[in-house]
Amino acid sequence: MIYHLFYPLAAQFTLFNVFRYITFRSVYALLTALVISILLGPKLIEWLKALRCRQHILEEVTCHQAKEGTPTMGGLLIGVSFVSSVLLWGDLTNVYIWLTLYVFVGFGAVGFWDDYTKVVKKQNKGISPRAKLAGQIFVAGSAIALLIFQPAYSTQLAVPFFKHIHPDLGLFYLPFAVLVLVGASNAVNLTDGLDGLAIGPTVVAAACFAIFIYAAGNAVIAQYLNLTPVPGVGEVTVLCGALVGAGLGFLWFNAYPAQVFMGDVGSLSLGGTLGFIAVLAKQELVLALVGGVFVFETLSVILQVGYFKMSGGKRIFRMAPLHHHFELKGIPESKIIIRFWILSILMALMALSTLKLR
Ligand code: 57M
Repeated sequence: MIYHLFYPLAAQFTLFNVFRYITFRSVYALLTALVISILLGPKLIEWLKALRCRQHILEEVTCHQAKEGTPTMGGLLIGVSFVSSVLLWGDLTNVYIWLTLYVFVGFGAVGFWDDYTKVVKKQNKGISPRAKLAGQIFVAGSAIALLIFQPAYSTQLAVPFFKHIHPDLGLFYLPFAVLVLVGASNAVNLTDGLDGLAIGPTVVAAACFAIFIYAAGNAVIAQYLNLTPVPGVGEVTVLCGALVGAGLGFLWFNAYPAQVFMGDVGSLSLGGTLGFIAVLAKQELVLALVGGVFVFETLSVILQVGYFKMSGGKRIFRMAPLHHHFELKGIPESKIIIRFWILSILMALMALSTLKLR
């Protein structure tokens, strides 16, 4: 809205030209989302408490018993600050902005449905895994179908480190990209088990993708770096800025010891959105590196469950996902969290290096 209100005035006041720049609007989108979430946070937490949206802690993790009753569904705070900031600073004629907002809200709705069933209706298990997966596939499938019909979008895949390998998946791109979005959404959800553990790496990944997507949307930079150009997608940098700001604002309250958890409404929407941004930036495979922490956490569950079934009840880790293993080894929660953040920064830097190492 700010973009649409002020940029046309550039003809009269040259200063307003500044609203044209994606970089300028990305920084202000970040600051706006951050300020909104820090200002709204205390009220939303009180409201969640009043509505009894509180987390029940399972007995298996004894060290988490002190967290019983912590308000959850704080992902609503991320949603309000993120969406309002994008609407304020984004170019609302850009189709990629609307598609990404659709993915964010769609995955968030699936998570909200699950949280509402668990926390408000007190049905401990929430919605069935099948219903959850069907909702995720529907949102991802519809968004990707709309995306691949955009004339500027290519179904070719970029392979990190190999600049001449670009397999064209054609229509198979649809199931592949759906897998990326649904996988990313569930991976962030599995990681969301310690204070700040999911939001930290999400902020790092969003900042990293801001660089990738700016490059993909800029014809000169894309050609110089040998990236698949996607005209118009650079505007999504503003959305990445808002995501970083909303994430940092949520971390303000979710930092150890957390005053609020994000709930599935937060984790599913954040994961799905990161997956979609990777698809938009044509960095689908690099997502595994940018979100390396989410990948390790998911692999630990796959290995643990697989080995548990094959060996008739033996375990590789003390408990999966991986963060529980370290907790049960006696490592303090805040140390595990900060170490995972450090890892996520390292992995994001490695991912950025693929821009030149090819
Ligand atoms: C949700 N939810 C957290 C909070 C958050 C297949 C299996 C590995 C699935 C997995 C699972 O259910 N994962 C998805 C994880 C929960 O957090 C809530 O859920 C939202 C995210 N969806 O926003 O609302 C708990 O996590 C803690 N927490 C924090 N700070 C935060 O900022 O401390 C969350 C956010 C909260 C709080 O304690 O209650 C969760 O962990 O449940 N299942 C598991 O992770 C279970 N692992 C398991 O069963 N492992 C077995 C299997 C794989 C063979 C094994 O290794 O032997 C563990 N989950 C729990 N207790 N709660 C088991 C122990």
